[in-house]
Amino acid sequence: MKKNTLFSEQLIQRLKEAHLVVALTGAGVSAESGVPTFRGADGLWKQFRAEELATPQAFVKNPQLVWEWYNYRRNLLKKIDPNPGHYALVELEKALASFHLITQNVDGLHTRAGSGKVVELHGNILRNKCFNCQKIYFEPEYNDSSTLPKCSCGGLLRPNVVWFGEMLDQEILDRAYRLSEECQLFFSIGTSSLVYPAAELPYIAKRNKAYIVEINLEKTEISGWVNERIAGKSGEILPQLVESLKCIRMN
Ligand code: BJW
Ligand code: ZN
Repeated sequence: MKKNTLFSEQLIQRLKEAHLVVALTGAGVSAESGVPTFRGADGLWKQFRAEELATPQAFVKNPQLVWEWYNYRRNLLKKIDPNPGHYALVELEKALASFHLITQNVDGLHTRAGSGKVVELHGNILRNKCFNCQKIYFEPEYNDSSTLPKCSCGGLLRPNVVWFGEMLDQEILDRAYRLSEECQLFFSIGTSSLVYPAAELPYIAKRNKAYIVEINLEKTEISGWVNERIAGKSGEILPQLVESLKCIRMN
């Protein structure tokens, strides 16, 4: 089998030896499925204003508008499927002794692809949460109507995602911190590394001596200091990484 020169010897060595491998994903991983990213030329924040749609204040001011935007995005998700990048991450989970996926994505595509242990930092767009009592509703179709959906307590339901200015679920965040602290190999894939606290994770991993690999179409906040930067589409690079891993196993 031909040796893949896209990945360094050190990366291959770490893949062989790491007891714990962690991948942090962002919107770029879903871009090849047709889910718009947030930033950049075609990003959602070019077309829509984050402060009018993705903050608790925006929801209080105009819940109808916020719901219209989320229903539009939910409907988009019905028409699309996971891409080769998502499936390659499932293969990595199967092939490595301990592989954990942390995602900022709310689209649920990793789980749909078959990833088993997904840490969803920013929630899931297909679920709802009461704005008043915080009760979670798991039915994705629950609110697909023109009237605003309500909880049994009378409070308005909202999508169960983390908006700007909101705290992330502490248990989920602690889990992400712990995984980042303990891994020997950390992948940052398809994220601009701008949004905190998710953006802290590669720094935490680096401080604890993990080997940091970035896979992204463009340079980001962390590109200057990562151990290895692989420029390109995650849907093309990740399947090659899986192939390289098969190669290691055969040799
Ligand atoms: C490809 C590709 C391909 C394309 N292959 N690559 C410290 C300093 C300053 C500010 C803060 C700070 N700490 C906290 C804050 C405030 C704020 C924040 O971080 N702001 C920054 C913008 C500066 N953070 C928060 O408010 C967080 N809460 C919090 O910290 O609570 C404590 C607190 C409370 C009160 C006050 C202060 C602190 C919550 C953040 C929640 C983020 N929510 C969103 C929306 C989710 C719901 C929804 O979807 O509607 O999450 S915002 C949006 O950004 C979404 C994403 O998960 C997140 C990250 O975006 P991501 O994934 O990186 O996407 P992009 O578009 O930015 O990048 C895509 C990348 O892919 C690009 O690099 C492309 O090149 C690449 N790409 N195609 C490979 N095919
Ligand atoms: Zn309620």
